[in-house]
Amino acid sequence: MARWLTVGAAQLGGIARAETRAQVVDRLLALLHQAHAMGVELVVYPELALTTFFPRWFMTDQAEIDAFFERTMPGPATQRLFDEAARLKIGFCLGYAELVADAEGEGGRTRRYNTAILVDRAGTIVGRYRKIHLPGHAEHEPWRRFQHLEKRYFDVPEPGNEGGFKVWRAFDGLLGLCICNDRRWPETYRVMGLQGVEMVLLGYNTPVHNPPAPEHDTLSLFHNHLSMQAGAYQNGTWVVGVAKCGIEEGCEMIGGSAIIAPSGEIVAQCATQGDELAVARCDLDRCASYKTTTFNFAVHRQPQHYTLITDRKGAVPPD
Ligand code: CDV
Repeated sequence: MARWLTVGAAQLGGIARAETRAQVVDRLLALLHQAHAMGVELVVYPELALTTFFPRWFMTDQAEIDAFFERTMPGPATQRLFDEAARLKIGFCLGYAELVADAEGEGGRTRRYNTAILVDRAGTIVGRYRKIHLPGHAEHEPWRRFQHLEKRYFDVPEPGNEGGFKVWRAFDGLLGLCICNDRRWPETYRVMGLQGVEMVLLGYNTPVHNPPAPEHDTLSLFHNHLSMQAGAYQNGTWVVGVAKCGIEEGCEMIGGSAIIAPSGEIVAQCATQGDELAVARCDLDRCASYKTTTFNFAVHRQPQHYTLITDRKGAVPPD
């Protein structure tokens, strides 16, 4: 038995701050058309794929910050992406900055999320994920070569309804979403693994240089693949990781977009630091070989020994 899903990892090169949404959507459409020519059914775009990675700048003018956010999805700039994808019968996953005015269930406050959506082949949004692990810092740290102010500009979603690592029945499989820094945390994959996930879609913006730990810089690409390959293997799932990369406003970001099998092997990978499509024909039934043997959770997990994972946040060494 096989359940084939042909997936395209639609990597983007840098997006300049001055680039308009219309120019970016043109680039997304160019990749979509390549994907169509290659028989792709699901295209995965990066994190915050509609603008430059704005958390690298300290800003205090809320109007300036909010200009990077989308208030509706699809919106005026993205409608033609939805329309064209639906016309071509291609689904997609898209990362963007989401502004929710008067957020329901959130005390009527305005919320700002780092969000990814899953859109089916008819152009309907079937899944939405709001980034949980927001890296970086909340205050201006001028000693850094560039800022990473995700903790300032985005809210962590509340658990419940829209918050959390969810898995959706879509594309004849079980698909989950996460975003960038989430991929480094085993909990991300395991929470989805416990819902039977068969393919995790994620986008990332990862600078080569890590200001608090420059000794990691030469390992950035290794750590990228290490995290995603481990998450795939340990949960018997496909993982599609897609970069926005290259030099963006003077900041170098890693590429290495990859499609990873449940074996942990990379089966397709981008080779450039620019707009590029990597394609793989993925058999979702390959997950079962891992999920029913080595990682048969129901048989082998011992959750009574894992309570510290949810009871404790930071490490506390023994006395
Ligand atoms: N966009 C990100 O979440 N980037 C982080 C960087 C700051 C380390 C990442 O984990 O790739």
